[in-house]
Amino acid sequence: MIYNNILSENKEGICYITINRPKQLNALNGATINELNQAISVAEKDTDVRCIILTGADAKAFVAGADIKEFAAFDKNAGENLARKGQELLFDLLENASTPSIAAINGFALGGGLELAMACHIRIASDNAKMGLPEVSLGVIPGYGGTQRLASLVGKGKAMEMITTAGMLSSTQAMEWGLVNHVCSQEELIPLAEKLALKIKRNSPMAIAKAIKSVNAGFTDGVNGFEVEISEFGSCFETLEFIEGTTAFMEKRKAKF
Ligand code: DAK
Repeated sequence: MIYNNILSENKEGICYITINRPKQLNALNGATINELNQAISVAEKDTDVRCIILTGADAKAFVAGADIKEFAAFDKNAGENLARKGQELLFDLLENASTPSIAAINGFALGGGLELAMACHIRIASDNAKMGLPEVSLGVIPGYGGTQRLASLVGKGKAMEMITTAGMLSSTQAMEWGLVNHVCSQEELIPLAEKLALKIKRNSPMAIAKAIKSVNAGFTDGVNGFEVEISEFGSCFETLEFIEGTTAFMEKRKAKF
C-alpha cells in the first residue's frame, strides 16, 4: 500500500505506523485519517501483527492536532459529519481493535493528536512531550472523543481543568495524572514501546482480543461489562489457544501462540 501522509511497516510481529507530515507537526487532515484507517484495518486483518506502535515523524510532534487550516472553513453540518465519520474511521476503530496499540508520544500531542493517543490501548511519552486539548482556544470543543476519553482516563475534575484552560501537561504531569503509563528519554521511547510489545507478543492474541473487548464494554453506555466478561471468559474455553496455554503450563514449557 502506498501512503502519502503516513509510514507503515511490519517487523517481527509489530506494525509501526508513523504519522509523517513533520512540516505541519503531523497535523491530522482528512487524507491522513483515511490512510490511518487503511493501515490499521490492514494490520488488524494480518494475524502476524500482534501489536501496533503509533508515533509521529521527527522529534517535535506526535500530532499537533487536527489540521486547523483544513477545518477552519467548516460549517455546522461539515463539523458534525466529520466528527462522526472521523470517530468511526479512526478513533473508535483503534480503541475497539483486537490488536493492542501503543501510542509512543514523541512531542506535542494536542487536540486531535491527544485524542488519537487516548484511543490507543497504552500510552507512553518521551520527556519532551507536551499534551493538551486546546480546542476551546480556537472556539471549538474536542470533537474526536476527547471530552469522553480524557475524563475516563484522568477523572472528570482534571479533564474539566485541561479542557477549559486549554493548558498543556508535561510528560511528568501526564504520568502523575494517569494520562500516560511511562515516561522516558526520546532515545528510549521506541525501545520502550518495543519492550511492551514483546511482552504482549508472548500472550494469546485471542485472549488479548477478548480482554480488550471486556475492558471497553465497561466504558460503553448501556452495556454491562461484567456480563461481557462472563461471556468472553466462557468462550475462551473453546479455543485452541486456551488448550495450548494450559497444556504448556502443565508440560512446564512456554506456550506458543
Ligand atoms: N494544524 C495545521 N498546521 C499546524 C498545526 C495544526 N494543528 N500545528 C502546527 N501546524 C503548522 C504551523 O502552521 C506551521 O506551519 P507553517 O506556518 O510553517 O506553514 C508548522 O506546523 C510549524 O508550527 P509552528 O511554527 O507553530 O511551531 P512552533 O514550534 O512555533 O509551535 C505549537 C508549536 C504546537 C505550539 C504550535 O504549532 C501550535 O500551537 N499548533 C496548534 C496546536 C493546536 O491548537 N492544535 C489544534 C487543536 S484543535 C473536528 C474534530 C476534531 C478537531 C477539529 C475538527 N471535526 C470532526 C471537524 C480537533 C481540533 C483540534 O485538534
